[in-house]
Amino acid sequence: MNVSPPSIPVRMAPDLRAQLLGSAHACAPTTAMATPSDFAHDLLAALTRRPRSISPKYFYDTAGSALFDRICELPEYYPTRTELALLDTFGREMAECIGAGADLVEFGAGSNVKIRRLLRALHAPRRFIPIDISAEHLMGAAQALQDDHPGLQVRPLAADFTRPFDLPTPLPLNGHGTAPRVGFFPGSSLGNFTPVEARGFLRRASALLRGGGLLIGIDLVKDPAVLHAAYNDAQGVTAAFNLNMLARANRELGTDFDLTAFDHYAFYQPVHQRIEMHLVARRAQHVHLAGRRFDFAAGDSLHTEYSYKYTVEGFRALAAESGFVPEAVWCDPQRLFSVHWLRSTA
Ligand code: AVI
Repeated sequence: MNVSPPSIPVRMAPDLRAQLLGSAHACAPTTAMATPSDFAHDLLAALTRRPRSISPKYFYDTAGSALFDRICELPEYYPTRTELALLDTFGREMAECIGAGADLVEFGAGSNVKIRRLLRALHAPRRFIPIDISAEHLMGAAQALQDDHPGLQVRPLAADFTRPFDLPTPLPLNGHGTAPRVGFFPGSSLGNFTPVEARGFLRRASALLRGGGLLIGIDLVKDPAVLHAAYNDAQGVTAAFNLNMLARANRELGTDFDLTAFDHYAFYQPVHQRIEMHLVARRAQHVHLAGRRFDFAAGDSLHTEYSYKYTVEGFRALAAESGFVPEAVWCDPQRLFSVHWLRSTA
């Protein structure tokens, strides 16, 4: 596996540790959310087009977010524990890159597990803006974080960060301009974008983070067997997460998907260096949405997610052509996962 040519200063962790935290309670978020009508519109379009495909952002209602938290604790799902170990091991180096008094923005904050690890190392961060599409999940986690860090301004923003959205006004800097923003995008969520979408996201992030930078976690290309196991866990949690797309549609949109008639199907596609997740019809059937009937033949698929994997140099090249200067990168000894510090050139 070729992840780090000698010219790239990759820091290697001596060991890996797996520890996860969860939290829940309440706090009032600003909202710019994807609404049920967005979901209805996008599912209608998904069922109509061939091949059928829906954005993975619709996984994350309250039930889906809870299932994703369980995925992160699975023995097969190495990304979370590996990235947490990198944050623990290299937090100080990351904090040096980020600098003191940071105005932090996290894209897809979830349960705030990872920012908690980073906060242990950061020098006097001033504000934290967690952005997440799952408002209820966001609110609980934000309130718990605020309770534990009373000196930090926690300002949750319920938003779909795949679309344009406004951030709170930048923080003033002792009368001289405003504090540069620092983005945090862990978990390799960028991998859920196509390369074109990833480039677009990075360009928008570079503009939002003008004068600052982005700390981003990226899953690496590796043995397909390791990837296959991570997306086909023995307990079936990933299958339940995938099927929650249909369960959510039944709950929110009144569709009549038979959840027992679809299989979770996930595989690694090495040509594109990506996991593909699908829901495959076990038998011929039909489903209703908005007064229309949609037919599935046995074996028909609804594609629900890509999860792209990168090489270190491939990701740095993408960042460099998308408004960032790639600076430090940290990897675990097995080269499963990487965390990158990118400086915005905007
Ligand atoms: C959120 N995202 C980075 C996860 C991934 O690995 O692509 C979502 C996921 N899908 C199945 N398992 C986890």
